[in-house]
Amino acid sequence: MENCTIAAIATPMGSGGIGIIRISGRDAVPIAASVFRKSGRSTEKSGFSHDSRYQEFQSRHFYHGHIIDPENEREIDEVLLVAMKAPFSYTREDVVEIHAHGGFLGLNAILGLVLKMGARLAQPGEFTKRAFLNGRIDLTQAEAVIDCINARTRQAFDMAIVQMKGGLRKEVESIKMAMVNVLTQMEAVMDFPDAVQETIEVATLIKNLREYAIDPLKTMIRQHADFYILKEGIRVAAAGRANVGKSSLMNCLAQRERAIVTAIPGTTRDVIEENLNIGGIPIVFGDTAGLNKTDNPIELLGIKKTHEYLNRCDLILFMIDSSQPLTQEDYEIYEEIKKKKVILVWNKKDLVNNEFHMPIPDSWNEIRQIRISALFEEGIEALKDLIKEVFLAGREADSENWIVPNLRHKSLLEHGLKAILDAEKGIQEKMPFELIAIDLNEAIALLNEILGVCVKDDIIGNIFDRFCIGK
Ligand SMILES: Nc1nc2c(ncn2[C@@H]2O[C@H](COP(=O)(O)OP(=O)(O)OP(=O)(O)O)[C@@H](O)[C@H]2O)c(=O)[nH]1
Ligand SMILES: [Mg+2]
Repeated sequence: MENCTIAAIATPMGSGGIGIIRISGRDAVPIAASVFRKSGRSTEKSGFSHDSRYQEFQSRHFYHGHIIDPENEREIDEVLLVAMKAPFSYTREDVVEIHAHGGFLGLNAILGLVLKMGARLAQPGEFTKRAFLNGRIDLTQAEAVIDCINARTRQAFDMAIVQMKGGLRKEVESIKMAMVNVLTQMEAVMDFPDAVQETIEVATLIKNLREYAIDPLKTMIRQHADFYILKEGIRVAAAGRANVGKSSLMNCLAQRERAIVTAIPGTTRDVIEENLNIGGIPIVFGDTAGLNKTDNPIELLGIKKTHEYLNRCDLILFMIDSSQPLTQEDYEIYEEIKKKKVILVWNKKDLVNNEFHMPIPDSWNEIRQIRISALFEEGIEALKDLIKEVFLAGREADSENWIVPNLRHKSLLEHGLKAILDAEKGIQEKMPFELIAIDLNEAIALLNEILGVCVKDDIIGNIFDRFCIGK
C-alpha cells in the first residue's frame, strides 16, 4: 500500500470552538513537529533528525504549544497536539491530531504548512481506508463508520454502532466457520476415503449446514428486508390538486413554517423537501405543486417537476379535500399514482361531520385511508403511525439484534445462500464430495467479500468514495 503521509481537516467546514487537523503515516510525527513549538521552549529551530523528533512526543499525551511557520517564524495559532503512535491509532499508522481554533482560515493555514512539510492531502475516507487496509477493521466496520456519520435517527445510529463493533462480522465469521467445519470433515473423506467415509453421517452434515449456515443466512437476509428502511429511509410525497392542504401538512409534520400556505390555488411551485423522523424511519418529505389544469407557465413547470418527483417516491400521501366533492383531477391523480404505495389522506376533516363519508370508487377502498385536519393538527399522530405501519407492518426491531445488512451485503448473502443450498442438495444426492466442496468454497469466498477479504479495488473505491474528507 502507498505509505505516504496524509493530512486533512477532520472537523466540518465552518466556525466552531475547535477544529482538528489529522495527519497519518510514517512521517506524521516529524512533520507535525516541524511546525509545532511546545510551550516553554525558546525559539530554537527544529533541526532535529526524524528519530529525535519522533521521540520528543510520547504517544497519547497532549502537548500545548503554537503552530509556527518555519519559513518566517510567524505564529499561526495556539494549539494542542496529540500523537498516537502505531499501531495504537485509528489507522494503525502514526497519527497526529492538531487541535486548533475552529475557523476555516486558521485551519487551512495549518493544513497548508503540514502539506508544505511533506504530507499529501487525504482523499475522502482515506483514514478509514487505511484502518481497513492495515487490518484494524473489516469492510463492514468501515461501512458502519459512514453509516454512523450519516445516521439521521437514533435507530440508524444504533445499527451503525452494532456493526462498527463487529456485529455483522462476527455473524458472517461464524457462518464461515460452520462451512469450514463441514469442509474439513469432507476433506478427511477425500483424503482417506475408506477409513472415514462411513463415520460421516449425511444427516449430521445437513443438520450442521442448516443450523449454523442456512438458517442464520436466511435470518440476516430477512433482517435486511424488514429493517433496511430504518437505515436508508424513504421518500414520501404529499400529492393532490391545488389547495387540498399539502403544504399545511408539510408544516404540521415539520413543526415549522417550511412552506408557504395560502388560500390561493397554485401556491406551491417547486418541490419543497424536509428531513423528518417518523417513528424512527428517516424520511425525506416532499411537498409538491397542486396537480391542476392551468395555463400558467410557472405552475406548469411545477406540475412537470411534481410528476417526476412522484415517480421517484416510495410512498405518496394522496390528499383530498373532505369538504368538496371529488373532481376529475382527483380521479386523474389516482390513476397516475395507483401503482405506487399510496395512503389516501382526507384532509380538512374539521369542515365536515364526523359521520360523513364521501362516496369513492370501489377500487379506492383497497388503499389505506385516514382522516386528518392539517389546519388543526388532528389525526397527525395516527397518520405517522400509519406510515410506519405501511413500511414496518408492525415489526418492531429488537434493539439488541440490530444486525441489518446493507444492499451490498444482502446480495452477497443471497448468492452465498444459493451456493450453500446447492451444496446441501449435493450432499443429499450423494454427489462426489469434490463437487460439493466447490459450492461451499464459493459460499466462503462470497462471505469473505462481505468482510473485504480478496475484494476488488473498485468495490473498495466505491465504498470509501461515500466518505467525507478527514474521516
Ligand atoms: N379548514 C381547513 N383548512 C385547511 C386545512 N388544511 C389546509 N387548509 C387551508 O387550505 C388552504 C390551502 O392550503 P395549502 O396547504 O396551501 O394547500 P396546498 O395543497 O399546498 O395548495 P397548493 O400549494 O396551491 O397546491 C389554506 O387556506 C389552508 O389554511 C384543514 O385541515 N382544514
Ligand atoms: Mg402548497
